[in-house]
Amino acid sequence: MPLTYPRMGVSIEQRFPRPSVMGVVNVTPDSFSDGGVNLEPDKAVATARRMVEEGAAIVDIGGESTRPGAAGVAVDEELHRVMPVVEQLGGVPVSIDTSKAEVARRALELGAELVNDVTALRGEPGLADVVAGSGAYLCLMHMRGEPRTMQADPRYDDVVSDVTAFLEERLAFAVEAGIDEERVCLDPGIGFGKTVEQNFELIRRLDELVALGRPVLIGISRKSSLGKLLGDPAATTGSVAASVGAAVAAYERGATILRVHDVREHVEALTAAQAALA
Ligand code: HH2
Repeated sequence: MPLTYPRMGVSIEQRFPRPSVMGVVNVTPDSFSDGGVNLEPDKAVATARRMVEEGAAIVDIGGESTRPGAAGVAVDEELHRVMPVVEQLGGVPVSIDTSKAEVARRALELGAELVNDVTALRGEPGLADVVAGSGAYLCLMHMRGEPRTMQADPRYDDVVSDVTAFLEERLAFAVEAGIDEERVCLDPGIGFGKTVEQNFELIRRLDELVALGRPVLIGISRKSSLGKLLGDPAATTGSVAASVGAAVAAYERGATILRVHDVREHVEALTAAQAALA
């Protein structure tokens, strides 16, 4: 089937003005904060629709957990989880959180407009072609190692320069593969092979990543660094209040898209922050 898209021509920054909220819908049994909650397609669809009503600019549908220690999911299982949800989300702006070319291709055919690839086009060689051929938006994220092992002793010369150099190289790769640079956003990958201190340093020095000239997406919502910061060294999640605080700080440092689980709280906080900072 030929890929047809109604959305050619609009840059990602025009489509998602600062700040825009991306709502997270994990159709998985094991995601770190909402695992199992949206495994039923009807529940996932209702959650996604509610998020848009609450002000999300887009919802990110994922069928594979990438939490620390998670194992991969076979393509058939991932399709089985996410396709019934994407199918029912006509009229809702959808991002597909996948590293698999086939999952992306099918979701784009059903109208998804963004591919969120946590491997930054290092997973399946076919994914770059699918994105290039479709004109979809793309998020390139930094991850050190793979989810199974990424939190084992993460070390960098300088985390911010290393992540920025990596994303600059992946952006060049994407452009070389025929993807329009104007359709790409970059993400330092909070929690993907980083210590608590490294995660906060990435946000503190976000201007260095913003200087690459592409919109920056930040996903820190409910992540364990927030729980650890607040005194629980064994935390696997963080609170909503801490998530909102970190998202507002990231916005102030230049983030464009905030990927969050609690849409209403973030939309309210970011609206107030925008009014105060504008
Ligand atoms: N974080 C997660 C998953 N996908 N994509 C981007 N671009 N940025 C992120 O920070 C990011 C992401 C992990 O969070 P979540 O989806 O809630 O959990 P899980 O991977 O366990 O499903």
